[in-house]
Amino acid sequence: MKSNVAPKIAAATDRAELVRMLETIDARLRWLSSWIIHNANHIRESRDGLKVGGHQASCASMTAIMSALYFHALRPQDKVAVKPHGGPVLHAIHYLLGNQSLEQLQAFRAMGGAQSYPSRTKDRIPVDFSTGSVGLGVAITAFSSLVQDYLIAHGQMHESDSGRMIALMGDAELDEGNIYECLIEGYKHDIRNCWWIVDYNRQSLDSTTADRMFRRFDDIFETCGWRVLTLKHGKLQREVFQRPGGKAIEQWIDDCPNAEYAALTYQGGAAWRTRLTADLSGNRSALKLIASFDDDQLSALMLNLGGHCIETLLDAFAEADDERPTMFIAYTVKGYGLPFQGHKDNHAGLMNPTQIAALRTSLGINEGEEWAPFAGMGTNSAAAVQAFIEPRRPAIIPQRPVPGPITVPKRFPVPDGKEQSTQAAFGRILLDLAKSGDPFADRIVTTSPDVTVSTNLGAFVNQRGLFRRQELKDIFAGYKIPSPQKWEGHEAGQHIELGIAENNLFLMLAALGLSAPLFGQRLLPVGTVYDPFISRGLDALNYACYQDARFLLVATPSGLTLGPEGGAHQSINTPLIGMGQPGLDYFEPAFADELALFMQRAFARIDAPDGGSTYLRLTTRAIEQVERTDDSWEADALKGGYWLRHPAPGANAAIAFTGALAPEVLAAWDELREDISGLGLLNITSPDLLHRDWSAAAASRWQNGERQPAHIEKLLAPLSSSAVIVTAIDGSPGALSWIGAVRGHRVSGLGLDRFGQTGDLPDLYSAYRLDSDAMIDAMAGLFLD
Ligand SMILES: Cc1ncc(C[n+]2csc(CCOP(=O)(O)OP(=O)(O)O)c2C)c(N)n1
Ligand SMILES: [Mg+2]
Repeated sequence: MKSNVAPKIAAATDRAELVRMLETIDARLRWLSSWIIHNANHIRESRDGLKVGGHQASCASMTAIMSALYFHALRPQDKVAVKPHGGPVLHAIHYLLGNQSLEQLQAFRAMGGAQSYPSRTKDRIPVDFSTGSVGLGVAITAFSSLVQDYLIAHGQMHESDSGRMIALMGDAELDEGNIYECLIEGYKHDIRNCWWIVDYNRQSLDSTTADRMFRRFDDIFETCGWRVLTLKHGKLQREVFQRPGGKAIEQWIDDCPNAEYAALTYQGGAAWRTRLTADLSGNRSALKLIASFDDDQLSALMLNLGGHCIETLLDAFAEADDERPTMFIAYTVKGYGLPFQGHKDNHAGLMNPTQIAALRTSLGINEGEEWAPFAGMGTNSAAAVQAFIEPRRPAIIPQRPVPGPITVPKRFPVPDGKEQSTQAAFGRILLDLAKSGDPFADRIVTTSPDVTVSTNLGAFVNQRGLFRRQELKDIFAGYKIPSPQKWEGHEAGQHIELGIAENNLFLMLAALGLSAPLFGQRLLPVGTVYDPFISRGLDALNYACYQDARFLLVATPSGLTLGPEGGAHQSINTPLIGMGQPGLDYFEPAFADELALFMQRAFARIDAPDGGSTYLRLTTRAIEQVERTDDSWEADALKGGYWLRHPAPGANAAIAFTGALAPEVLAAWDELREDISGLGLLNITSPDLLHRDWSAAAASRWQNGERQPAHIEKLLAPLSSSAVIVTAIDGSPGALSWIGAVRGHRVSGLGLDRFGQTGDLPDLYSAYRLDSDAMIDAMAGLFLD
């Protein structure tokens, strides 16, 4: 027996030492995160009088969680999304490791400094997932775990290298609908290796949160296959509950509404005593137990919630050490340990200089030593903490593999056909790529929110299969029921079918589009969606672009041109979305050969070091293709526009158009050219690139001292200075009408600023003034005016 005792004592000592270290780090993170924010708001000179901000209470809420996670549970292969307002804690962690500079911390929220919210692209410390828009940073971890499984299933990653995708989240994020859309999708795909750790401080931005949700989150997550671990009470509380009268205190805590608990937390020990004594007045042992603590001890007891107790956190993390998706509900106090702890208005609360000085003093840190990472600990303790954190470095600052480049074929096949729609051509091009046997096609992964078939991805899916970790039989095929669509899922499949939740599509694309930086394997993601429903996932799209996820978005059908499919589905403002979204190049081809060109460019850009994502706005309208005599149009088309009919030098008119209106535009051009000699016809393939290039050219004069003409300036150069231009697009006219400002030409902009009618194309184009008559009228109007 005796021989067993020594290892047990050693283990207990090790554990006690571990807890002590993590507690020390917890306190230090609380200090540093507070100080980073304090410095930005109270010490750094303000030049504009604007509030700088930062969230000391949100940080203090989760320093224990982050201490236990980063310095104990985290492994190099794990990836973390940190709650936006917990950003300073992450910076403080890297600062302790010597991986974040003092200058960056001092420039928190200043230009070039540590970012307000963790940013993959802007921060200098490694950030796995950007956060900021609450809810999205949480959900992307679920989609990333799916991407990890995809890579493993495709032999691009070893199972043994798989990590956990971890979200450190605020409890108010549980109100975001995208969480539940993702939960459902995650369940369907049987995701694993995902941890969501909720900083359950029961406070949001405005106030304390609704009590009615107590236990509801557990139900919801458990229903979706998650293990839920609730860390309500810390070790001290649990011990006290065992003492005579303790059960009554436990019951009292469980019954206490969120707002009451928070208000008492703010008021402190004396208030706790008054309230508990009154409420438990009939229970002598409880009263005796309460009386055994002084005010400070009583406050410490009541605040000893699971999320602030290192031991409780360690146990919970250990319990979830398998691949089952797990939600930890870690009860915390917002602003824990700070003077405004529990106050309902503390979200953006900042300590004043007196308060922060008191916190500094309580930690033994001298004035002037605020930034010293281990100040106030004493030499031996500081050395011990440093020795403790050093071996944790590889888990916190992992080496992420950098993938080699992918060779994208120089030209993509152009489908045959005198009449074609860009949507059908898209399906054909993807199919041809799938059949080509080119290894590049093995990197393509398609995804769609229940519109795979109707956006012409079907042929690709038939060729390459649905991705499922568990085999999915095509029952209809089994019964030999004829169907053009094979719907069989297996590990090698290259299409991820999503339910009808467009927001999930963009989060899926975000996760797939980060496969290279996260997992060292580049995927070429293609997502399809109906163009109007881009708006459903707009914030997630922006989120994906913000963190430089790389993908191809194909949106179809678009505009009025979807005709009888209904006014509700007409997309009007998507060209402006395409133009306004940084990180996303918007093209709207009119012809199949243009599309092939832009698809090639899009895939190449996914893998290019300074690349980005692409949005193709397509249509179901089959139109007559143009005859090409050579490929001289291509270079200009790739820059955003080319002359389909060159204007004569000094021409005094042109028509400029985008996309599916080509037949109407060509008819109008044919009719007008008899009266307007040298009339030009400009095909604007990307209003986005054209406009951005024009803005950049203007800025470059002042930034680089050099003014290179923009592509649109060169295109319009042959026109006379008094020329007029009719522009036409199946969308907001503002996407094109700006070209009048380039050289001072008068413009009549045709497009959509109303919507909602159903009809066939002749009726619709006539009603919305997009037919050739309208174009001729517009030209006449310009000449008459
Ligand atoms: C989509 C979105 N809506 C609103 C905000 C503004 N906002 C920032 S934090 C926050 C509440 C955060 O509460 P919680 O998630 O509980 O975090 P805590 O600070 O309490 O830890 C809100 C509404 C945001 N960042 N993103
Ligand atoms: Mg909260």
